[in-house]
Amino acid sequence: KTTKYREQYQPSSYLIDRVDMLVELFESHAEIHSCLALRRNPLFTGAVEELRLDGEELELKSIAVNDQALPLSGYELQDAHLVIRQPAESFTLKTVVQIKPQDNTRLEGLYKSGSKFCTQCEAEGFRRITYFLDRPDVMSVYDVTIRADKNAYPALLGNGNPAGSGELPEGRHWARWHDPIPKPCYLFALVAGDFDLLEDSFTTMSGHPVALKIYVDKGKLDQCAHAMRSVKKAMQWDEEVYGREYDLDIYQIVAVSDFNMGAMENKGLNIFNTKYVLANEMTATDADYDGVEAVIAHEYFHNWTGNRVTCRDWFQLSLKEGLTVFRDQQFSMDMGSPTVKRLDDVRVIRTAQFSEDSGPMAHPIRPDSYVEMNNFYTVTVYNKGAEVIRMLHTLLGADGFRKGMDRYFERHDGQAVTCDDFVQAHADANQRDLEQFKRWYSQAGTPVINVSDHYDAANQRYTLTLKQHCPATPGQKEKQPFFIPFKIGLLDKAGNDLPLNWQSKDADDQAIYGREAVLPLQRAEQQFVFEHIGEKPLPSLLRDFSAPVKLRYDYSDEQLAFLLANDSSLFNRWDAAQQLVSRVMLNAAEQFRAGEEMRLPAIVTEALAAVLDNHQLDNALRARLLQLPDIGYLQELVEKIDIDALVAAQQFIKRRVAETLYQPLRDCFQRVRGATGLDGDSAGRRALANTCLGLLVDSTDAEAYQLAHAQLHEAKTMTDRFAALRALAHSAAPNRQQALDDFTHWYVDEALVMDKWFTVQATAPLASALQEVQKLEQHSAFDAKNPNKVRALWMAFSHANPAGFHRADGAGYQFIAERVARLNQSNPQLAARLVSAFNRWKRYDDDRQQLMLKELKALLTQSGLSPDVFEIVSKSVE
Ligand code: HT7
Ligand code: ZN
Repeated sequence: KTTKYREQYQPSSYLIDRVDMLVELFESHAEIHSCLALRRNPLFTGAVEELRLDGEELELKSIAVNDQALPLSGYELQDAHLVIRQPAESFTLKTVVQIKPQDNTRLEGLYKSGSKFCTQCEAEGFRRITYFLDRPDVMSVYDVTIRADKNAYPALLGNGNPAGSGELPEGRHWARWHDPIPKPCYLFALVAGDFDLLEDSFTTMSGHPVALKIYVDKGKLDQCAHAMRSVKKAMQWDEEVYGREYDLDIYQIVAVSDFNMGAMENKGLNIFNTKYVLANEMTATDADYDGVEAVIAHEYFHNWTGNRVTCRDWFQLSLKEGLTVFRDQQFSMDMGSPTVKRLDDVRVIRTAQFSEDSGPMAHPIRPDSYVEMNNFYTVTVYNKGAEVIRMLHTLLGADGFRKGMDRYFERHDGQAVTCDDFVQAHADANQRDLEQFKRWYSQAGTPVINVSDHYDAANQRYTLTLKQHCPATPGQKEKQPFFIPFKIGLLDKAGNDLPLNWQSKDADDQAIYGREAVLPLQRAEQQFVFEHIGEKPLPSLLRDFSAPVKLRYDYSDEQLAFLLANDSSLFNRWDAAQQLVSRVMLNAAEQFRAGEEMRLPAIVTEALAAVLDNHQLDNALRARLLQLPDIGYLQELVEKIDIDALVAAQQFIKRRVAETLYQPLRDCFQRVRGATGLDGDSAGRRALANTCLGLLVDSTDAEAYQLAHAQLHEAKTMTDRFAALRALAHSAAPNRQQALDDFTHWYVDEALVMDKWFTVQATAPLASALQEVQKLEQHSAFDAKNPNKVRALWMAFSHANPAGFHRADGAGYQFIAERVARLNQSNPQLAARLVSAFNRWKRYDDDRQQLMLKELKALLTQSGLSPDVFEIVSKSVE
């Protein structure tokens, strides 16, 4: 594969208006008959000597043009293409191909998950099913017939609406599906299998009834209710907030166990990883419940943002993904605690996204080039993409944003468009100039904002000076200033927000009066002057994380503790707690490096004790305020990572906090533990109780081990049971192994629960972690062909166990590199994700750098290296 460039986009020479397919499924193979109605694309201006259709691993059985068999001279079969010579202006092309879904371990195209057939076509998987113009700007109306053995595959599902079914000889049957809405082929799906089915219905705001169906493995019907509730909530929310209605008679979700990602928004037939469908109290934690609701909503929202209006080319992926993540985040904020949801989303940006943005794979949310598109389904395109949409929402306000969305749908329904088209719709609907804002789409890297302030008591004037700069990223040395909405408040001595009186010198900025302001930072350096400020204020900066930037302002520990106790922005209270504790941890790491005694200042334990005592705050938020930053978070705050010092400091601070606050933690735990409901308040109580329990166990006190052990056995929810298991499994408790054994005994037949059991061991901060992972590979529930298991064990170890992966002897690196080499053969997409654990090798000490580089270089010399792994490794060693 070669590098593709965004600038080289050309419209397709042909369009395909209609697709008629017959898919015959057999135990040994599948046969795909396709009939394509092709015509020249009026937008394509060049000469057309030939038509190149994409196709991979297809065995061509027959080919006909306008119902005439095509002679050998009329076409050419290449490695990944079928070339039709001298094509007419318009014609029908019929092909029959044979494929082997049973041997498809890549899980792209048509494959088998257990006894079921299913598909995954995004980004470029449709070409593994039939010859086609596999690009998102070719949109077609599909009619699809599926035939298979009736006993083994009673359910035959396709996109769109059902259009007939019937019996066939030899125990086979058929079903036909018609999808009236033109779609790109990446949204094609089919499923055949024997499922349990949960049915319901939803009536849209215009009174149209929609049949809702969720298909799951036999015996799992008692784990579907939450998914169904989530679908209905999402449908209603999209009507209320965006005025968007569902457009088919039926909406189907199928859950499969073998899936490379979370879920896929195929038109009218979403295919999901079981992880994001199945949930009941005894199999799923509160976090899992939230994950199901968010992913169900995400895929549903794609029906408008992605399916009806799709991407012109894959460089525009954030057009649908950034926007849809923003929409699912808004939805989740509306369904639960908005602050808790926001800070959970911000943590992802500050750890995974900031890390990507400062590493070898840094790319703008709209990348300029790629080798393998699957490598660009990233936290940058998705989550930073959502932050960019959020900034637009902040700048335009909720009403302005809705106007922009309405304009976008009016203008582009049924089209394949670009990120520029999206921003332009918002600019036009609001009569705003958003040219500078578009730099968020083209420039990679995380801007740093340095803030300084000055209070002029004589004139009661307060001045904030903001300076922005963005570090160089691969291929982008110089950056232009971004348009940054910078939300602030100013606190008086009592902790209240002062009234703001700010008038920008720029004519087109509006004056701001109120207690919170969004400062429009547009230049490299800009001053904002506030008049009539009667006392020196304490600034509360970047409220709600109003832009994906790194903030530098020299707060004292006391000021952070004051913000934590008083800020009217609950988000910024959390942020202050994180800053305070991170700073103390980094200081402890420095002390460790210098061979000094590590210290925990009393101000931290006092601040945390006040949180425990603050019954005004809701429990879920109190839990988050008490959660100490993890290594992934700390790593992003330092230039060079001394992993030994960070691990030592984190363990020391946790233990010391737990020892100092043992009694109040224990009291709080006893007070709030044991909630059993599925409502938000009960979940908040569980979050707080389990945060306390985790800290109690960190104290290494024998009584705490007992409390955890009792909870493990008596728990009435998976949230409580798993929290107890995690606390014990990450400790040196004498009953640790017993706890792990009991847990497997209870859940050995629940695949998703076993994934948790693998992960909790793979992420244990213990010297024995690697040996445990090696042992777990031999467990009968582990399967290297199943992505959930790979994520649960290998990915968890390499990405979420810094102490284990970065063992000084390099054994962690060697272990993972060997697994990458194996996966490279069977599932390159997953292998590329695994190998990205090495991406930040330059940030570690010299010895570790050499050890990691050795593994990366060895991988590069491996024969049969996939483009997926090659792209990640080669960019990393550059
Ligand atoms: N749009 C989908 C992205 C996707 C995917 C899903 C499953 C397997 C492989 C995949 N490659 C790309 C999922 C989403 O963002 O909604
Ligand atoms: Zn998506």
